[in-house]
Amino acid sequence: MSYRTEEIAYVQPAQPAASAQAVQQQRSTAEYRALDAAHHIHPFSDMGSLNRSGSRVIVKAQGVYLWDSEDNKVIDGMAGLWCVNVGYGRKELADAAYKQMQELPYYNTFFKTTHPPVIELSALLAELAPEPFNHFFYCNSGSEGNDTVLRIVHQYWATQGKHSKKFVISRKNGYHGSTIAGGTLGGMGYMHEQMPSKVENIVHIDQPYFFGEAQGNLTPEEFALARAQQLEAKILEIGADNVAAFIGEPFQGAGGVIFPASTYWPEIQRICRKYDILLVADEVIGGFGRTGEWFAHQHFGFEPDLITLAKGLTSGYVPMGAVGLHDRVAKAIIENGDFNHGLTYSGHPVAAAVAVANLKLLRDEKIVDRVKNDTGPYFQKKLRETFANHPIIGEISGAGLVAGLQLAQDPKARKRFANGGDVGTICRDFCFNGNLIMRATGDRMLLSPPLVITKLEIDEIVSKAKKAIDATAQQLGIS
Ligand code: PXG
Repeated sequence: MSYRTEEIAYVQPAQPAASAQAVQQQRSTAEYRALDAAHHIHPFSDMGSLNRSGSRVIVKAQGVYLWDSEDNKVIDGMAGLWCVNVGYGRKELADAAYKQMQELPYYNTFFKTTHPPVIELSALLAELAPEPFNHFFYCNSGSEGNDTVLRIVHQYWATQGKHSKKFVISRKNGYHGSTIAGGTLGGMGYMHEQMPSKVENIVHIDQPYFFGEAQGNLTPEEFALARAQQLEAKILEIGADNVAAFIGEPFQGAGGVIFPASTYWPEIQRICRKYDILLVADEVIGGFGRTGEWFAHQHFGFEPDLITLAKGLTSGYVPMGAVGLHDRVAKAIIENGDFNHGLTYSGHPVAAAVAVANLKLLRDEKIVDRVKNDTGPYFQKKLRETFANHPIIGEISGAGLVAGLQLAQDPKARKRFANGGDVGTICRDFCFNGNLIMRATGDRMLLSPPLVITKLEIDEIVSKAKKAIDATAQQLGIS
């Protein structure tokens, strides 16, 4: 997640290509950059350094492509920030927002009122989500979703009369957002360092990161099992009567697209059940088709009690987050009086209308099916074939349309670069230079393109990634 500014330094593009897609710009690139530097604080950025180098100004997008203010066409290997699942420029979503803004741009759902978009969205989510998920609470982001999860978890145990169940167990290098609760739940040390205070009663166990952290001759399955069993050890240390929930991303996204072996989630689920602990799947990245299933927990074969949703819920066209409640949790919340939590924009009608239009596209155009049966397998195979025996690729993780490529000094010996973050940065700069957006998390290169991507566009991403990774190896003197 760490955005050191040198990672995002703008790379001076080659000659701008003439493009029919050119948009009428209000200002020159230099003016945009000057105003941005003068008035805009970016997230997760070293602003002094960024202002000196200048941001890339993105002005337009269509399908899987972005255009910058110099008219460079860039292929977006990250679907924005893991969110633009239906791709850019879908008129259906714009029309849904326009129509809803005219009919009812806003009304709240606090005081015995509701409205058609939030009703339609809830019914549609209940249809698309696995069977026990029939109730949804709305917010504006994944971070608020995880704040909401904490509120629901504590309310749930209060309704059960188990008031001592207060601890939530999470994982190092997990990402759950950037509010105080989201940041505390996440296991990013550099975020914890800058927090004025943290949410109480949150503790972390190690992540199931085989390539980086497995010792000795453990197989990936043995290692994943051992990492899952840390949960049991932590529960016993704290006392099961004091533990409320475990939260994890089915696969870690921002942490590097870390896919645990098949032994991990069943063991986590077994432990949660054994000690009567709620299991929360943070589906903010994994939800809405990324792995080829509607939700990533279905890919890994487990059944959570709560799911956090955002990003692909609206394909990022407007902000919206949600929490899905398993029937047994929903029942407890519904039957036990007030639940004192809500946001002005909980269930915002425009966001809900856009979400409905978005989910219908994912379903009716069989976009999720295609990820599962066609483009996803193609993408995974193409990456594995292209980088088989590559001198600096240690592993490729992923399923569907998400992948992590581990950069390594000695792939066969699982030896990472001593300065892995710098190597990731070099590689990312080569990608930018080649007009491919690829995210670097330390020494892992990440891809998560829009789910509407075609095989030809996958070929383009993979060949551009290959060029960038070859150039990185060459710069390091490895061949
Ligand atoms: N949970 C998960 C699993 C996420 O990936 C959040 C919660 C928080 O969502 P909001 O909407 O509050 O940002 C996220 C967000 C990156 C990156 O660089 C990833 C996220 C956000 C920003 C950057 O990989 N994930």
